[in-house]
Amino acid sequence: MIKKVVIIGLGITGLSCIKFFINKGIIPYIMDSRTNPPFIKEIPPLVKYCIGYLNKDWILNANLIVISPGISIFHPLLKNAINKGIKIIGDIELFYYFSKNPIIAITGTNGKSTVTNMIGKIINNYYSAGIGGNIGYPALELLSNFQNFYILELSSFQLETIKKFKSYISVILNISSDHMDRYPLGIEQYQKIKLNIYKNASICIYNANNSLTYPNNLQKNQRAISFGINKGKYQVYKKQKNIYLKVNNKIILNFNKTKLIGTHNYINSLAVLAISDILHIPRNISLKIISNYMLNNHTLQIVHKKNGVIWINDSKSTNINSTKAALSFLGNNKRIWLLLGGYDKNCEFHLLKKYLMNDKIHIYCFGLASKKILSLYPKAIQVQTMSDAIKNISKFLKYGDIVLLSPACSSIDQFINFKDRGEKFIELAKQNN
Ligand code: UMA
Ligand code: ADP
Repeated sequence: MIKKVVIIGLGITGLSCIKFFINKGIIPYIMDSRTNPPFIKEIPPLVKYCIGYLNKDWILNANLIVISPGISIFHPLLKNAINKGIKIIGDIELFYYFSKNPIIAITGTNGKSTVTNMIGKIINNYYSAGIGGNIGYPALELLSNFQNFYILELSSFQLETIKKFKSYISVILNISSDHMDRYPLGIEQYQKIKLNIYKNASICIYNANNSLTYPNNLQKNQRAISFGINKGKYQVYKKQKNIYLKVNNKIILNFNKTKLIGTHNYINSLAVLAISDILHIPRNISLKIISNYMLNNHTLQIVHKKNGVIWINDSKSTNINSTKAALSFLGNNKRIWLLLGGYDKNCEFHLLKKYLMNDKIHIYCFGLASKKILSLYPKAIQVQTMSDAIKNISKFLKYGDIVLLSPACSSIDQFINFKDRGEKFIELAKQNN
């Protein structure tokens, strides 16, 4: 019998955990190191809470600790608890214990939300699916509605705390450097945590072009399916001016005739089709949804066009690889005013060199990362805020130019989140007439 459950984190995950335990008749304890965590006013009356620091006594006397994704499993206080034999899990493991239907788990450095939404649309056209996790809807909230499938977008933070978690299908879309502030041992540490998603999965879907995603220790009862450019069962295949989707060497779709944009999204759609095929969803349904798919907000979105200048909001680009994807998509013929910066999570901006050394790209850097960006790219203009950058740029804009917010950094130094940053960009763009 669990006597003392301690929840760490009073964000949306922590709140969903409180509700979950109360529904099970257990009154949890909750703590958050922030002095003013978001849901302090929503703590039910009987729940004891501790705000402003992590309560060592509660942690070391717990029977079960449930940590939110914002708290690292490598936190020193938690190490002490692990050494004492106290069980520490996250909401995703808890979700698994109580979910009755198959789970489709999706991770990757980039493309998680796009793939989660795309497959969600397809499955909901044929069966029913609940969508949650890192996408912004806590997984435990899904348990209140019956669904044929659960689709979970999972971050590395959430994958730190899974143990017995078992999915029907697990996907790793890609792995590149991100969150290096949380993983001091480097990309191998981050990769190892991402690979947790394959443990116990019946089917593992991986990126044939990215060896970091390979499921290397498959058990006899597991199978693997691959996708990639010119490689894998599901392929993006370029022939002259056309780009096709091939399955088992047979062309089944011409991407040029779809609404999808960017090679990276063609690749994302391969993983989507692989999942859909496993679930025996008729191809006429899946290919129609893939062909008509419009990208999520704040992802390579044209938000304003005026006097021949195109304003693109890619605020969801929070790492180097997503900014690379944006720049590859736009090509090197247009003059681009690139807004770069924010909180860089210890990332390596030099990896953007190949893309940024082009004379047609004008870099404006802002926020905490601006100094680091300027030191690597002396041609960059350093300003305090995104708004200052736009004020500056506005004077120079000419017909045919693109203004691109694809910051390669997280937003938390100057904005509430990526949505807030994207919305401010749209507001400022629209002031340019
Ligand atoms: N925090 C503290 N002290 C605490 C607890 C949290 O300082 O005691 C800080 C964290 O470091 C973090 C912030 O508070 O900066 C929020 O953390 P949280 O765990 O309370 O977050 P939630 O509100 O529960 O939201 C989390 C995910 N947040 C994070 O992983 C930081 C959300 O992903 C996710 O949508 C939600 O659970 C539901 O599953 C957001 C995110 O930024 C969108 N994810 C990262 C990303 O996509 O790059 C991984
Ligand atoms: P996530 O949920 O993993 O953050 P999104 O689908 O929301 O992924 O996209 C986030 C950013 O990554 C956007 O800038 C988008 O254009 C870019 N992106 C999407 N898929 C890929 C991919 N396969 N490779 C590189 N960048 C990608």
